[in-house]
Amino acid sequence: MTDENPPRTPTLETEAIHGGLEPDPETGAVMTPIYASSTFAQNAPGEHQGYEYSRSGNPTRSALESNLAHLEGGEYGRAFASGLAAISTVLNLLESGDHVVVGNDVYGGTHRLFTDVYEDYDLEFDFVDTTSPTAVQKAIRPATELVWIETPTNPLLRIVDIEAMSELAHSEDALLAVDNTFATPVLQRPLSLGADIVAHSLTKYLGGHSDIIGGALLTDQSTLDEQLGFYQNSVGATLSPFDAFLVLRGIKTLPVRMERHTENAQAVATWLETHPAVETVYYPGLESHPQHELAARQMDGFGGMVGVELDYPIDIVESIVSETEVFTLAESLGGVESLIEQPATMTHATVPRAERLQAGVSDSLIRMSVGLEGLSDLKADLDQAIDAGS
Ligand code: P1T
Repeated sequence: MTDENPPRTPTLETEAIHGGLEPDPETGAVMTPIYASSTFAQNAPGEHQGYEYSRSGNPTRSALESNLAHLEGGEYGRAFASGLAAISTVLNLLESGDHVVVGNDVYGGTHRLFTDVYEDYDLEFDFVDTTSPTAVQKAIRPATELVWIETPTNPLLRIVDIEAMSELAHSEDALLAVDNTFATPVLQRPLSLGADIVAHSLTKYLGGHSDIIGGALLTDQSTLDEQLGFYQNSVGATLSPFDAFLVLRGIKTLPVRMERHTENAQAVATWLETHPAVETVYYPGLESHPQHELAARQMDGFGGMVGVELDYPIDIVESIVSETEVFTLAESLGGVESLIEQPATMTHATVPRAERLQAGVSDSLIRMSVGLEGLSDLKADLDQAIDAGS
């Protein structure tokens, strides 16, 4: 190899299918088999072939962890029984008295985990508008050990500047963790922008088919990975080999799915902006979005999530979301099917109302996960639901 021919980095499409994966060494099976075994035979005490007990490590889970690490451009991956189990594992790194700066517009379950579980362990959380580096800078203090952000945020689809957050966190020797669930590694790779840890709910786009609950953590720092691995094994909320298989299978089509999710969401958002019943549309791909330019710079596409405020009172909004037929009224996101929900009563119901309103999440906000159905069916469905419900 000469200087003119530096090693090529494979494309993300290729990494999704092959990254970190080999055909099964025993049989040549092209698809990673489901190693449904809780334990592994040892030749002599402590002498084994890399696996001893499936909570500590399982070949199907390892294949997924390695594939995910490749996609995020990290060295190390850990898969968990849910997104929240993964997030909880990051908090296991902290000690009582530590302080955490968190976005004020994060998944309701993340907010609940931090305030209703970890505050009891004497961790302190400040929920701030992470789209404002000044607000984050003001909140950071010597006891701050972690800055936790989502971008795009759930549910308002705000965009947070990952590089700016990394500089701020590192100025106080705090870790920056980025929940990359909404973007996926296809649209955004936070480790390359200075994040220490990337978190995922695998339940969403990575699984992609609404058939598993799972989570993951990725990093390129070996010491950090060892610590996360210690808590993964000690606490034990690990992903089953069956679910790891389904996520591996889902990831193979992730780049293709994200392209179509983005195309459909952009078209739905653009059309909604012109609809007479609509007050505001939240979608980072719209020029009207306050962080549109940052999104265009930081991301390779704007994703499949759309938020909307309608010009109707709350009871009418509730009947509209109950009238859709192609969009299913349900929590979650990122599957092939379109979902619609009302964060105030569903995904963010556990966030105290005053706090939720202060963060900008109104009672009447509607959130959509735009799926892969035909665009004309999606638009017609929203149109008929607005008519029928109002
Ligand atoms: O549901 P679970 O796999 O535990 O993942 C939690 C989670 C973490 N991070 C983000 C950004 C999320 O959106 C979620 C889960 N969110 C939903 C169920 C939802 O409908 O928003």
